[in-house]
Amino acid sequence: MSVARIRSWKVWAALSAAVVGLTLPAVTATPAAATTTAYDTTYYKNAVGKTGTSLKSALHTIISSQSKISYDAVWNALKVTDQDPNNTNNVVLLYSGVSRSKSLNGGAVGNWNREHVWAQSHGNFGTSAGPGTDLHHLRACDVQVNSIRGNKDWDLGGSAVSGASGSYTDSNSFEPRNADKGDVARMILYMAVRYEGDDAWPDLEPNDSTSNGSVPWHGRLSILKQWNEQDPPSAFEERRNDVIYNSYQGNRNPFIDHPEWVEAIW
Ligand SMILES: [Ca+2]
Ligand SMILES: [Ca+2]
Repeated sequence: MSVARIRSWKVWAALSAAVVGLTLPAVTATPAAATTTAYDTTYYKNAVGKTGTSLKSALHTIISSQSKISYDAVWNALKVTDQDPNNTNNVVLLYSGVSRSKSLNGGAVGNWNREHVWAQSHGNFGTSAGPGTDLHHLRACDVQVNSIRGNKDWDLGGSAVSGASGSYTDSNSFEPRNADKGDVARMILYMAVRYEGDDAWPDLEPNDSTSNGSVPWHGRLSILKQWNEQDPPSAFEERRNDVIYNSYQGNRNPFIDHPEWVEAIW
């Protein structure tokens, strides 16, 4: 629903711009249109209408109510959350869009494994039940591509990544292919809101650095905000959010439901 609304808003914006003879601004400069969801009067009722730190705080309280799964259980969960909509035997791999057999999970060349989009080392949260097993930022990924991404921050540029057409990397950053850019942004910003340092885990926050190392920060916020605008939530991403909410954790990624909340907070 939110995708349709954003798309129709963009069509309206394009038509309006044409009528008055203006040039349509680049997509990266177009703020995400406000959306409404079926959850606004229930799940999000204490967040709707807020902005800035009060919105972040309200969302933190809402999404912190969740179940947690073990790192071992993540394998089977990803076979459901990341299922190829065109082939129920396969998962779709992050950074490449490759469709690969669910049964090829593992650590060998040609396998897929569990990519932490918020790199584990940025806060050293490990893989016990918590941020290290939070499905909202875990995705099926080719073993070698996952290794190339490592714990790099997010930024534009570099050389082409072998095995992940459209993705680029340099010594300190990784740029996912266009279709995954918004997904990455919304996963990172979910983590920033979910983990605020009021439980056993570090306070994860975005910043604009590409040399964060082991501190609990991930860059670059300015680029992630662009990616959120450039690549709105897809049907795959929305289904994934629903599956995690209904079948595994009982919490949602607010930025998939309301991409405009990224700008409302940051
Ligand atoms: Ca996408
Ligand atoms: Ca945080």
